[in-house]
Amino acid sequence: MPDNFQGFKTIHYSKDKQIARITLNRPDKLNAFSAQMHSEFFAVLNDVAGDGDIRCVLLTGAGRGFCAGQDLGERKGGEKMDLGEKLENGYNKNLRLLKSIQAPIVCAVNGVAAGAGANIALNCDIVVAKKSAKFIQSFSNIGLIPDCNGTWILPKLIGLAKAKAIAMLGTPVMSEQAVEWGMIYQAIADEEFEAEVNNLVNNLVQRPTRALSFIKNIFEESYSNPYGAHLDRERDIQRVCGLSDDFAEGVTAFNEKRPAEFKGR
Ligand code: T3D
Repeated sequence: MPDNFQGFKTIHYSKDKQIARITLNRPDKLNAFSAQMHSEFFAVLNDVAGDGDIRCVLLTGAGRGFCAGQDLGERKGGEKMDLGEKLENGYNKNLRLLKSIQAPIVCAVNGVAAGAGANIALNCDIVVAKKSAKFIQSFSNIGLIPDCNGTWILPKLIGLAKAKAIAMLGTPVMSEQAVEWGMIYQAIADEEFEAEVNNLVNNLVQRPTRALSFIKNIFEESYSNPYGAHLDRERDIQRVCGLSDDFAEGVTAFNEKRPAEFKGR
């Protein structure tokens, strides 16, 4: 844990060999987001976003759950409140920061991911989950709509019919089903989860980080770019990639029949 994060109670954070590991750490509450967790998460994301050395980020949860969304213990039953303000200064602030991180972000869903917890996971670049894990759009169980961009991302990932149904019904989606539907990348046997997640991040951290950050951004842009404008964007970005150290090294390594040693530049 970097020195200035030693006192953090709700998030565990470490940086090693250019990998940032962030663990949501309130296991007795299935890592539900409290106000303290929001501010500690923000500080950690801010550190990652400002650290040009980081080439891969891993987000996961401590204990048997990934994240059960908003800590409902902090919301008094029987009271109405301005949740727009809570979103703006909590989840949305954190997600904007998460999205600004240029390194690839792996979310390792180690257990149940409910409400905001499910959608924070889906905002990451590569989402893998234990076979025993499930995703629940539990918002409508308490009279809310999916937030954390769930209403933006879910129809794109799994189509409108399934997105509407799981949001309206709060139906749990097991991770293998989530893979079949295109919601996440991979479901991994529980006993192999930790090793497979480590293999994944150790692979990603050695890949050409700059190109990977272009990949994540341009895929998202594709949702709003017109066809021709998108071809122009690919051309412009490929021009930058073609002038990079990693491209020069990649082609040299291919021709010399050896593994490339990318530096992320
Ligand atoms: O308010 C705003 O800021 C607006 C934004 C909202 C975003 C949202 O995320 S809204 C959705 C909030 N989340 C939920 O509605 C999920 C609530 N939790 C559940 O439905 C279930 O706990 C799960 C399906 C996730 C897991 O069920 P299970 O049976 O595996 O575990 P459990 O026994 O229910 O929970 C274990 C403990 O975690 C338990 O505490 P206890 O009794 O042992 O002391 C439970 O109360 C606690 N817990 C689980 N989820 C939350 C929670 N505590 C506070 N807040 C939670 N969201």
